[in-house]
Amino acid sequence: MKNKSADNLKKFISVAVGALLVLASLAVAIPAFASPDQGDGYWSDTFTDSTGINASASTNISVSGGDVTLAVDTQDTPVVAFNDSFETTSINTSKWTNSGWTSVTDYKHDGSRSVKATRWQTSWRTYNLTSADINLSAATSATLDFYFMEYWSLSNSGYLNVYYYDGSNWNFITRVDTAVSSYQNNWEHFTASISLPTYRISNFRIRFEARVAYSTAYWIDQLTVTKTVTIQP
Ligand SMILES: [Ca+2]
Repeated sequence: MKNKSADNLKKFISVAVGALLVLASLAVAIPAFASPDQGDGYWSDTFTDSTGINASASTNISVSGGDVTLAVDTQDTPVVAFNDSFETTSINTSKWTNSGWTSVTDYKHDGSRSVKATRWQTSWRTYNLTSADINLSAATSATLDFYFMEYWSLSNSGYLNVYYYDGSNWNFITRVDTAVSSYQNNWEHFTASISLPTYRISNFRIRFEARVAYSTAYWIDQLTVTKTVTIQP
């Protein structure tokens, strides 16, 4: 006759071993999670950008010293903020406020026209050509570039000045004429950086002031204000 208690003991051992095997296999299948502040699987972010992450954009991820840092590629791109080659038969009033300058065909640096300030009378006048608002508010750099030509019949009395508007005042920037006649398509090239600590505004403007008489003349053509802006792809 079998020992009943011995049979029960065998069954118990069998069940216990089976249970241990099941637990062991579960332990292999489900590894313990790392604590949330260390090791693999930990993730934090400090995304404070209200626009969130653009899911359609590609993003480079760089790793430094064990921390994970998201670095978004940016690109400094030059764009034209304002330009005029003065090809219209009269000065474009959407771009300029004008007193005394005229659109002409006698000389031009590009296309078939330029703008000119001249006066044949003996009394001196100042003729202003003032741009519309030029938005430099997001610029990281900006440049004014144009070509000019001058004809002096009476030296030392005429001039061509450049002014910038800072949102409140007009500031003299430079006198571009060089005290020599550069008549007959001897165009001179002016290019200069615009100081953004002063002029990073949405209503930046430029002004040309020509003082003319005695057939003194100034021409301007192919004017461009270029700005660099930072673009996030
Ligand atoms: Ca032109």
